[in-house]
Amino acid sequence: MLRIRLCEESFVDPILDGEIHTPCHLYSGEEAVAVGICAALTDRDYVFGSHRSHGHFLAKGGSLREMAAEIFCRETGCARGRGGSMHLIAPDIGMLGAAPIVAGTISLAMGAALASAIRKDGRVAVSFFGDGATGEGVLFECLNFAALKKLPVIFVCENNLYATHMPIQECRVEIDICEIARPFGIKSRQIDGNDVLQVYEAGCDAVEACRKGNGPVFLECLTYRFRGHVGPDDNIQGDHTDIRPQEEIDLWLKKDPIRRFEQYLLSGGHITEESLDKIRKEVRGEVADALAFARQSAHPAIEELQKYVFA
Ligand SMILES: Cc1ncc(C[n+]2csc(CCOP(=O)(O)OP(=O)(O)O)c2C)c(N)n1
Ligand SMILES: [Mg+2]
Repeated sequence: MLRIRLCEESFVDPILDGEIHTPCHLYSGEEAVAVGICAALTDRDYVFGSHRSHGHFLAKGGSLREMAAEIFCRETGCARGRGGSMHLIAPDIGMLGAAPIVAGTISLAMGAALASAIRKDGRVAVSFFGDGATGEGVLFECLNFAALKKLPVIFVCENNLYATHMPIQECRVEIDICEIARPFGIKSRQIDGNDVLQVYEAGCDAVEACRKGNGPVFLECLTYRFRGHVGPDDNIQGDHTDIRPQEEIDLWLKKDPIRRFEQYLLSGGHITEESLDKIRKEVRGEVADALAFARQSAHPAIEELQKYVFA
C-alpha cells in the first residue's frame, strides 16, 4: 500500500510541471482494495483494470520501474511507452491489462475466466471497475453470463462515490451497488474498502468459492479517492477546485487505509515504529529509483511511431 501511495504522490509534481503528459488518475486513498484482493491471488490468476489502475498493476506484482517509464511514455515502459497511464499490462504475472473505456475490461475478465473454466486450470480472474461502470450495459451482460456458466470471476466494484464529478446519488436510485448482482443469483457483499484486512478476507473467500466452481462473486468496496478525478486536483474549471464537500473529504482522510493498518500493526505489537520507518525509507528509495529510471530512458523512436498501432 505504501509503495502505491508513495508512487502516486511522486507523480504529482511531474504532472503539475507538465513533465508527465499522459492523463493520470491517481489511486491515493484506495490502496487497500487492490492490495487486499491481489494478496489473495497467485501469479497465475488474472487481473484486469480500468483508467485508475496504477494500484492494480503494482499490487499484482508489476514492476515499479516499468510502470513509471510507461507513465513517462518511455521505450522501457510496460507498453513500450505507447500506452501511458491507462494501458498498464504485465502478462507474465497475470496483469492482463487496463483500459480507459469505462467497463471496457469487464467482458475481457469474464473471457479469461471462461478460458480458465474450459481449460480447468483453476485460475481466477478479477475485474476491477468503478461505480461509474455500473451505468454500462456490458456489466449486466457479464453478470448474467458469468452466473449462468458459474465462471471463476470476481467482480470488484471500487465504489468511491463519484464518477468523474458526478455524485453517486445523482447517477442511481440504488446506491448499495452490491444489490445489483443479487438478481443474477451472484453472491455479493459490501465491504469497507479502506480496511485492508477486511478486503483480504473477502478476497480469500471469493477466490476459494471460484476455485471450487462456486463463482462468480461480486464485491462492492466502499472507498474514496484522496486526489482529483484526473491529476492531483479536480481541475474542471481549469483551476484547482474539488467539488466534493470539505467535511466529506475530511471524514475520509481520517479513514486513510495506510494509517489504519499501521495503527493496527503498532497497537497489536506486530511491528515497531522503527521497522515502519525502515519500510518507508526503503519504499521511498524504490520510488526514487523508478522515477530516475523513467527519466533516463529514451522516448520511442520517431520512425516507430506507427509500429504496434492497429487500425
Ligand atoms: C465508455 C466511457 N464513457 C465515458 C468515459 C469518460 N470517463 C472516464 S472516467 C469516467 C468516470 C468513471 O467513474 P468510475 O467508474 O466511478 O471510476 P473512478 O474514476 O471513480 O475511479 C468517465 C465517465 C469513458 N472513459 N468511457
Ligand atoms: Mg467512482
